[in-house]
Amino acid sequence: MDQVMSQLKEKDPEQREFHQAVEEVLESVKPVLDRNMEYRQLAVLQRITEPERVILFRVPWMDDQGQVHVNRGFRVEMNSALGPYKGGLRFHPSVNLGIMKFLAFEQVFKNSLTTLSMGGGKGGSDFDPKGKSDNEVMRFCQSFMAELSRHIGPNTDVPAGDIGVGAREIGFLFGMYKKLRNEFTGVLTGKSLSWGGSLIRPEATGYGNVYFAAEMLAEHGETFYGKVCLVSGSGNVAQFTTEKILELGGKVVTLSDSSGYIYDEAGIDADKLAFVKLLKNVRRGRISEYAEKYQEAVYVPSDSSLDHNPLWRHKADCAFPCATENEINGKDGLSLIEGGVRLVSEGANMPSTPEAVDVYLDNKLLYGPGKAANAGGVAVSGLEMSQNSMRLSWPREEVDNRLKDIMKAIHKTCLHAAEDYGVKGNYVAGANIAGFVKVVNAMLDQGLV
Ligand code: NDP
Ligand code: 2IT
Repeated sequence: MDQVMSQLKEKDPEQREFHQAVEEVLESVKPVLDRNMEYRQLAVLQRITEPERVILFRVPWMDDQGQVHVNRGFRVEMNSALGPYKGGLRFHPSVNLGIMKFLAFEQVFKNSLTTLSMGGGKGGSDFDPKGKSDNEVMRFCQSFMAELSRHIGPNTDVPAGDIGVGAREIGFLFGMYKKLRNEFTGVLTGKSLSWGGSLIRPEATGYGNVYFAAEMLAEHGETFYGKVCLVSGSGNVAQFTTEKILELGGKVVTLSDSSGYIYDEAGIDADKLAFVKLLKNVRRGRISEYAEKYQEAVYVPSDSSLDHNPLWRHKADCAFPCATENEINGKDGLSLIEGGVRLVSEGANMPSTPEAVDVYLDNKLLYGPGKAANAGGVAVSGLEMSQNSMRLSWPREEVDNRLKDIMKAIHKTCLHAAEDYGVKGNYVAGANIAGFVKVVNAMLDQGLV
């Protein structure tokens, strides 16, 4: 394991997030390797950490003033042992190959846990949709798809949304794919309802996150009723995490974006959440406007000179990081403990640094790692693929019930794997082990390819 890690670091020293994601999985699966000594000769770790294919391309586009810009496009096709590559597209200025590889690597194990047949991939661009007109976003998406369309397909690789890619972008991407290939297929998920999208897909990541947390609470005879919750982010995952917490009787007191966070001690009720959805999804505004509209709330701007994020210092029972990677560091982890938090369920991918995870485990928190807790999004993407293949659409209740069942199954799988490998109650080890074992067995079945 040490050898594999040092080789990865030597080969691509700048890919820090990728190293972090790999290191966590390798640490967890040590007991699996101990039970299967032949894995060393079969170079299982080297194979699972090397993408099957990386596509990197130029994306030229023209802004509304006629100025040409060039961005970089990526698709990392990490592992197809369990099915077609599946995973989102992220449009954010921070996107680089290391971040794409970390997300694609996480996706492989997450998809493995969903019980569905999906390999893992991730893509995106360093394009920043913020402040761009709809026409600029459309031209960018069309240029991006002009290249990506050569590499994807309903049985090859099926992208979806992630940060900066929502219903608007999926529409533009799908339109261009259809024009170039002259076929109407389920090549993307997260489509609008009237042209092939699945009910509950927009809600799925956030709802699934809360279903997973509810399962962790139920293990201890508890429910969401009366629980005070910290949520970060204010995009897709944060909005529907908040919605489901409210529905189950909990109270959400924070939301954030990259500029700052709001604290509303009275709680973000359904009306206030409707305002957030309008603000973020239609007006594409900033979360600071929440505190302008609701005077009882306070707005705290981000301060990069701080070594901690004050959002995590508020008193609460549960925390739901739903913004981005490494948003909770070791110090924030300690703040959570001091504020009374007993449960962390990750809507975002890898939002906790290794130091924060150590704090959770040392303090016996109920900790649902992203690849288990946020797997509901890609799971319903899988259900969208099934519906597209059958050319029919299931009712809302049916998809929601399937999502609930899948989250329950993931929860159980994590617990069983943890117990089986001597780390009872450790969801992060359980998720990594169960995800890993299924992918490795499939890879070995399929030979050296
Ligand atoms: P959105 O683009 O809808 O929202 C992202 C939110 O996070 C925004 O509030 C954004 O603020 C904030 N944010 C993004 N980057 C940063 C940053 N560097 N620092 C601080 N805040 C930031 O994305 P999603 O809600 O879809 O994604 C959120 C997280 O959930 C990501 O980690 C994603 O990978 C993960 N995820 C998403 C799934 C999905 O189905 N969409 C499925 C599983 C996981 P701002 O507007 O200022 O950028
Ligand atoms: O990180 C993720 O799981 C997603 N962004 C969703 C991927 C998908 O294919 O729905």
